[in-house]
Amino acid sequence: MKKTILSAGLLLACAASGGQAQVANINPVPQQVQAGSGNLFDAPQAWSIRSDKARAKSIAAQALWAQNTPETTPEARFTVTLGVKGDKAVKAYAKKIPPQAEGYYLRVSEKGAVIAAADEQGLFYGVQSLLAMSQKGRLEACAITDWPDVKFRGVVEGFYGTPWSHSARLSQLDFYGRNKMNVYIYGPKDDPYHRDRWRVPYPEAEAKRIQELNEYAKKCGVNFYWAIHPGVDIKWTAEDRDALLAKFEKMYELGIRSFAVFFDDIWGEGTKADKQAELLNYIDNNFIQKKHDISPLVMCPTEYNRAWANDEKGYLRTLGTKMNKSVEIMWTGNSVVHCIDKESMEWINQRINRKAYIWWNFPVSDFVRDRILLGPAYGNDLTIAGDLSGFVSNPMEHAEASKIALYGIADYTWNMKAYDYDRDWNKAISDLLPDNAWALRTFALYNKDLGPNGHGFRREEGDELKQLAQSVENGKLTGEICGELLNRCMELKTAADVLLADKSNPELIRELRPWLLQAKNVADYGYAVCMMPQAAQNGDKENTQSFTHIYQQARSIQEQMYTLENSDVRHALQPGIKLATKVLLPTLNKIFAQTVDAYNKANGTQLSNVAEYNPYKLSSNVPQLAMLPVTVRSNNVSVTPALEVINWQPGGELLIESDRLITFQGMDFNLGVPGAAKNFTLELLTENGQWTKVGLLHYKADDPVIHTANELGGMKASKLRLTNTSGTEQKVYFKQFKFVKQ
Ligand code: 14T
Repeated sequence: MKKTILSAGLLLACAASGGQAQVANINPVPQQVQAGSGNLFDAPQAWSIRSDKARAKSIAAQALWAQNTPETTPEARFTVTLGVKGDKAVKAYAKKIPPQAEGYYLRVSEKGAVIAAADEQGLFYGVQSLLAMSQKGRLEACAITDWPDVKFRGVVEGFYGTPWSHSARLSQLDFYGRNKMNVYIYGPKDDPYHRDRWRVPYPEAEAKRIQELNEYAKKCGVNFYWAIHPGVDIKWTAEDRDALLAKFEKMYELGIRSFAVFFDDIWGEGTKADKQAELLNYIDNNFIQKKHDISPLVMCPTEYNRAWANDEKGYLRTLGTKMNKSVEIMWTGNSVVHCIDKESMEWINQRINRKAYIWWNFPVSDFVRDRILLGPAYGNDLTIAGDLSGFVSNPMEHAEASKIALYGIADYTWNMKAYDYDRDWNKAISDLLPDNAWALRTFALYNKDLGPNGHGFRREEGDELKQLAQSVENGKLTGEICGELLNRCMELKTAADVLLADKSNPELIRELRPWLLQAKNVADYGYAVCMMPQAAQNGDKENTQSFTHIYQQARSIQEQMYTLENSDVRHALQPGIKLATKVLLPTLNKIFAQTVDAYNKANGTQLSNVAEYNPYKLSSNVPQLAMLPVTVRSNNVSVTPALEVINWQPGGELLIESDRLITFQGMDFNLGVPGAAKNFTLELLTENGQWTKVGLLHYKADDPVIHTANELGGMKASKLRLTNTSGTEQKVYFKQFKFVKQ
C-alpha cells in the first residue's frame, strides 16, 4: 500500500515539474500547443511509420528513419503517421492542418504520433518537433499546430575572413534543419570564385564540395543559394552578362537551384541601379523562368542600408520600379549593422515596391575580430513579421560559436511574438554543449559586447554586475563587494578551465580557445585586484599576503594579457583577444587604481595606478570615420580599417591626438584608390605649436598605398590630421592607416 502511494506521488511530482518540459525542448517555440493528459511517458526506442507511398521517400520520413534504433522492425508498437494535405494516411486530420505553407499539425499520445502537414517541408518540421520533444528520452501527450511567421529564414555566409570549412557547413545545415531554418546563402567574401574571380568556374574539387553541400542541404530541408558577387569589375556588356549566366549554368549542372547576386561594398561602374536591374531581369527572364525549377532570385543592392541610401539619386526607387517583382531585395536596416524596426521597414518597402529581405549583420564579427560574440540575438522589432519577405543572419567566421545567436534567430523568425531572447540564449547554450552548459553560459556572460567599433553597434554585457560596478564607481568599495567580484572571477576561471578540457564539442572549444585563455588572465587579474584592498590595510606584515606582492602580481597579469594578445595575432589589422570589457574589467581597473592611490597616500609610495589606457584619441567630422578605434602595438599606432566606401566631404578631416609629443618614424596608409594622394593633405602639430604639412606620394601610379615624404622621419608632434583638400567629395576606402613612432 505504502509503496503504491509513494510511486503515485513520484509520478505526480514528475508531471508537475516536467509538464510541458518535452514541448519546451522544441525550437522554435510552436505557435499553438494544447497539452494532452499532461502525462509523461518513455519515448519509444523505435517506431513504425505509416504513410501514403508518395511520402515514403520524403525528407521527413528519412529524418525519422535515421533516428530509429537499429533493432527497429516495422512492427514497432509506436506508430508515426505521416502525411500531407490530401494524403489518405491523414485524411481524418485534414481539418487540423494549418493553411500556411510549411505548417503542420502534430499529435502525440502514448500509442503513437500523427503528423499532418500543409506540404512536405511542414512534414519535415513536424518530425523535427517530435524528435526534439523526445530528445531527453521522454514524451508527453499533446497537440501542436505550427507554422512559420517569415517565409525565408536562415543564414547568409557573407562575412569577410576565413570562409567556413566544409565540415562546419555540414554541421550548420544540420542545425538549420533541426531549428526550422530553410535558407542558407553561400557568399563568403573571401571565396575567389564568388567575388574576385566570379567569371571562373570552380575547380573540380571545390565544385564537388559545393555539390555535396547542396545535396546535404536538401536532406535538411534547407534551400542552398549560391551567390555571385560580380560588381567589383563587371562591365555592362553582353560578354559579361553571358559570363555570369555561364557560371550560373555551371552551378545549375552541379545541382544548385537557388541563386543570389550581390552588389554590396563596391563602387564605380558596378553600382548603377538601372544596369543592375537590367542584368537581374535578364537572368530572371532567360534563366530562372526558363528552367522552371529554380527559386526566385535574391539580390543584395549597393545601397543596402538607409545610411548609404541617396534618396535624391533614387537608386532604390529605380530597383523598385525596374527590377522584376519576383526578385527579392536585401536590406541591413538603418545602417550596415543595426537592429530592424517597424519604421525602417516601411521606409524601405515603399522604395523597393516589395517586402525587403533582411540581411542582419549579427553575430558577424569581421569588423571586431578581437571579439567572439556569444550573447543573445535581441533588438529586432517583434511586430514586423508581415513587413519582410525573409530574414537571414550574417554570422561569425566561428561557425560553432555562431549557433548561440542563430538558435535565437531561428525562433525569432518562426514565432516572433513569443520570442524571448534570454530564454532562448539559455536554451541555445544547453543545446550546443549539454554537458557543460553552466561553464559555457558563465563564459558567454563576458563575451557579448563588441566594444567600440566603426558601426557603433554595441550589445548589453554585465548588466548583472551593474550594482556592484556602480558602488565601485561611487568610491564605495566594501569587503562584500570585493568578495562578490572575486566569486565572479573564480567562476569565470572555473568555467574557462572546464571548457578547455571539454571533449564533447572540440570544434567549439577550438574556436573559443584564445578567449578562454584570456578569460583565465582576466579572472586571475580580478583575483589579485580583489585581494588588494585587504592587503593594503594589512600592510606588508610578515605572514600575510603582502600588498607589494599582490600589486606586482596584478601588474604582471596586465602584461600577460597584453602579451597573449600579441602572441596570437589572428588578424594583422584587428589584433587582440578581448572579453569582459564592458563592466567587469573596467570595474576591476577602478578598484586597482583606487586601491593603489590609497596605498600611495598612506605609505608615501609612488606605485603606478595605470591599469590600461590608450594615449591616442581619434575624432573626425567624416561620420563614417568618427568611431573607428585606434590601436597601439608596440611602436605601431593604427586606426582600425573600415571596409566600406567612405564619402569624404571636401574639408572633412581625420584627427588623431596623442597625450604627449611623439617622434615619428614613418607612416603610410591606403585609401584604396591609385592617385588619391593629390586630394589629401597631411599635417602634424609640431613642437612649436604650428601645423606643418607633410608631403604625400604614391610609389607607383597603379599602387593605392600613400607614403609620406622623408621629412616625416624624426618629426616631433602631438597631433596629426588628414584633410580632403580637393574641393570635392572623395569616394575612397579606408583600408589601412598607420604610423610608426620611435
Ligand atoms: F551585403 C551587405 F548587406 C553587407 O552587410 N555586406 C558586408 C558584409 O559582407 C560584412 O560581413 C558586414 C559586416 O562587416 O558588412 C558589410 O560589409 C561592410 C560594410 C561596411 F560598412 C564591410 C565594411 C564596412 F565598413
